Amino acid sequence: MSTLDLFADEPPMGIEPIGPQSVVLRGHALPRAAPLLAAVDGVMAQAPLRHLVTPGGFTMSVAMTNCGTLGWTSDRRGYRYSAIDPVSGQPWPAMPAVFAQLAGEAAAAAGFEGFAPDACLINQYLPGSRLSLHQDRDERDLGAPIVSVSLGMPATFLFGGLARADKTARVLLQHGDVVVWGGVDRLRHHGVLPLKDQPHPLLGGRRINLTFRKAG
Ligand code: MD3
Ligand code: FE
Repeated sequence: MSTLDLFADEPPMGIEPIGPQSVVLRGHALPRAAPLLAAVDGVMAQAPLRHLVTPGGFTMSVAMTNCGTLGWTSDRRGYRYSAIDPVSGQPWPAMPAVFAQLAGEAAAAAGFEGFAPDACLINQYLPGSRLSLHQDRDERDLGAPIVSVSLGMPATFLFGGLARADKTARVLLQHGDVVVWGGVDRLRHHGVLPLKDQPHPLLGGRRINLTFRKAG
């Protein structure tokens, strides 16, 4: 028997399962961090970060913007995807090629071939910013996975279950980590604990998260 056979049922190196159909690709974005951050700056110059208001009237501590043909937005009337940035009245900036490339490769590495996101939500966290436990269910095709890329300061991600009250697991997400969620994990509750101030060499006191979705 070959030593290779001992690992026949193990996931490939650097692929860390966090659910039946969810994986962390540790450091997967590191080689492309500089072009990704340059592209983030380009998007933010066209579509500035803003603090959205929830239908319940709360202002989110995370600042957001989008690129791609659809962008996620929220106001007192509800959550929705829109082709138009309500701040500029213009279409969202196009999805940078380096974004789409990375998202497609990461999804394929996790077993989701042919992922072609039409929306990228860009979240900016400062020390104290948090995202309370929620589900992502505003997307039309819940069969498509979600890919997220973490840049800058580390964050503790909370991964719950299908019911809001289900126990949550904690996953530390660091600069360069890429996570793919799909299949049976797609509707699991999740959130982010308040960020600690642990300045990052490239981004200082910020965390940027790119979340790629097939929304339309
Ligand atoms: C897990 N963002 O924007 S990564 C969000 O780090 C969001 O900014 C977090 O949750 C962040 O909605 C978490 C993205 C994520 C997105 C969808 C998921 C994780 C998910 C759907 C199911 C399970
Ligand atoms: Fe989410």
